[in-house]
Amino acid sequence: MSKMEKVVEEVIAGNIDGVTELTQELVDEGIEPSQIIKEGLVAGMDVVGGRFKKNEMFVPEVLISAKAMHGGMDIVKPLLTEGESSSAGTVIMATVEGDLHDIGKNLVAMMLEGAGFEVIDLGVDVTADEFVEAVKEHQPDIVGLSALLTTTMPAMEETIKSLEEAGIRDQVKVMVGGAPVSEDFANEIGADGYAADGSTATDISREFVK
Ligand code: B1M
Repeated sequence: MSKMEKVVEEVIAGNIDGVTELTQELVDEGIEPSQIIKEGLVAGMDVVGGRFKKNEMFVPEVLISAKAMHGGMDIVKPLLTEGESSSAGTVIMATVEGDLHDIGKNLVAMMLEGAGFEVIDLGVDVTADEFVEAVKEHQPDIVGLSALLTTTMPAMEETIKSLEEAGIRDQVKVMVGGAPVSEDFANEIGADGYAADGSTATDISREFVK
């Protein structure tokens, strides 16, 4: 097994020490940081995402793998040369107004980071106006809205309307998710995509930035 393949295995196993040691060794051997990210760290999280989707891995294990992946990222990110970006695209992500649930949103954010996206996490209870301001400031490719309460689902529609009113709706793809959210609801409110979990969110986001 090559060192790169070992990085993949250690990310899946959630072994942060193994990931950081191997990542450092690859760096010392002169392997390009972007190659380590793509073929090692992101490749590992891809496997994790697939297994999570098939119920072969569970939330705590995914979080541990994401932490291990971050350990490697911390080493290679500062080494990326200017212009060479690890980013597959930028995603603004938050839980909508009135909603404080963030465990699922954080998990999805980590999966997206694992897939090479830069995630700007605005946190919880984020108003439509705050989303609009953040889109203007950060110019993301994607806006991710999370809601866990049936009572906060309407805030997703309000956020999309506010993006329209601000004249910036066409600049971004809007992805929605959260336990009470469905594909039908996403279509109803004019979202561009619905994801039931982090792995699907990653697949959809990759499609969005193609
Ligand atoms: Co709350 N809560 N909660 N809660 N809570 C639920 C959601 C509830 C279903 C429990 C129940 O009654 N059975 C219920 C909602 C009922 C409804 O609206 N239909 C509920 C309620 C009622 C409430 C309060 C109103 C309770 C009260 O105070 N009376 C209150 C509201 C607070 C508020 O938000 N304003 C409240 C509070 C809380 C806690 C603070 C105690 C805590 C949140 C802690 C935190 O998040 N930091 C909490 C928790 C933990 C839950 C449950 C138990 C677990 C939610 C969770 O984290 N799941 C939940 C019941 C349950 O689901 N069993 C419940 C694990 C997480 C990994 O899954 O969030 O679904 P999930 O995320 C998934 C997908 O949905 C998807 O990917 C994730 C990974 O697979 N996904 C996305 C999520 N966001 C996405 C975004 C995407 C794509 C995919 O793209 C942008």
